[in-house]
Formats: sequence, C-alpha cells, structure tokens
Amino acid sequence: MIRCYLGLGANLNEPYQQLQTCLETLKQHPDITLTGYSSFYRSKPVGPQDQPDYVNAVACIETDLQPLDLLDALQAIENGQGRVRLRRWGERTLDIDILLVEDQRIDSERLTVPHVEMTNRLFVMLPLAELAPALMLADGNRVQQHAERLADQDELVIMGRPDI
Ligand code: A4P
Ligand code: MG
Repeated sequence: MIRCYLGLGANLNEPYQQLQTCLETLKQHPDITLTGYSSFYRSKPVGPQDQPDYVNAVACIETDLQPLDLLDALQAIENGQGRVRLRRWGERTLDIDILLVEDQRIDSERLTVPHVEMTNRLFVMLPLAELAPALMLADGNRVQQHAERLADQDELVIMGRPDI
C-alpha cells in the first residue's frame, strides 16, 4: 500500500459540507483506505479575489492504485460533487490535489507530485502539520517548518473537525 496526502478545498455550495462528503466518499471507496484527516480551516482565496473564502483540509490515505488511476478516482469524486471547471484557481465545489505519494517524484502530463504549490500555501501546510509535522519534504525542510514560516504571511481560521 502506498501512503498519499491529499489537499481538499471547496468554496461553493456549502463548502464545509462538501469536504465532509468528500471524506465520507474516500472512507467508503473500495480502493482507498482513509487513515486520517485534519481539522477544517477557512482561508482567503489564492488567485482571483472575486470568489468566496475557501474551506481547506488535508487527508491521509493508503491505496494500491497507481498514481494516474488514483487521479482518475479523485476526479470522479470531484465530478460527482458537481465540479465544473471554469477558470484556473477559480471557485469550485470540490478540489482534490494529490500533495504527496510516499516520497515519489512524478512528472507526467496529467500529474506533478509533489504538488508544485504546496509549500507556498499555509492552507496546505498547516493542516498537513496536524497529521505529519516531522515529515521531511524534498527541499530538506519539515512540514512544521514550512507551516511556521508561512504563518507570518497568511491567516487561517480553524473551523473544527467533523466526525466521519
Ligand atoms: N494535476 C497535475 N498535478 C496534480 C496533482 N498533484 N493533483 C492536473 C491533482 N491534479 C494535478 O486541475 C487541473 C489539472 O491539474 C488536473 O486535470 C490534473 O491533471 P484542476 O483541479 O482541474 O484545476 P485547478 O485546481 O483550478 O488548477 P490547479 O493548478 O490544480 O490549482 P490548484 O493548485 O489546485 O489551486 N485558495 C484557497 N484559499 N484554497 C484553495 O484550496 N485552491 C486553488 C486551486 C486556488 N486558490 C485557493 C485554493
Ligand atoms: Mg486542483
């Protein structure tokens, strides 16, 4: 089984509920084992500012799926929750990003892992730090160090953590 971390984001149609539904779907998925998830956080949008605030969280899963098959499975979940692709970094009912696949590097047309923006985003690093603070990333820094560095630049509001 391969351990992966997923970044979850939503800012349309009851985003807190969207993330909760996503976690329930991951938990029930036949090819995915949900092994952990962070608190939910409210964050200001990165990208176009004329869109609602986001709810963000990070999930930890284990799977035997190959990375591109995992991407297919996750995009099916996004589509099942009414995802419509309008503009880059724009509003969405659910976005699932593959942050890490063990310590693999993947550079294909459809998939780049580690996720290119993850260490620039407190809304990824802070929830990831709840699950894996000591995890060493490819740049030689631990998740906790990234979260502390980014905390000066950004602000997140903790919203709680639903039971799944
Ligand atoms: N793709 C490549 N690598 C990956 C990966 N590691 N995980 C490809 C998932 N997908 C990956 O994604 C476009 C394509 O990226 C996919 O078809 C896949 O083949 P998308 O989800 O359709 O489009 P997107 O999400 O708009 O683009 P992108 O560049 O993935 O954006 P991000 O980085 O996901 O950012 N602000 C706050 N506060 N919170 C957020 O969660 N999210 C975004 C989206 C912008 N601003 C935000 C947030
Ligand atoms: Mg995305």
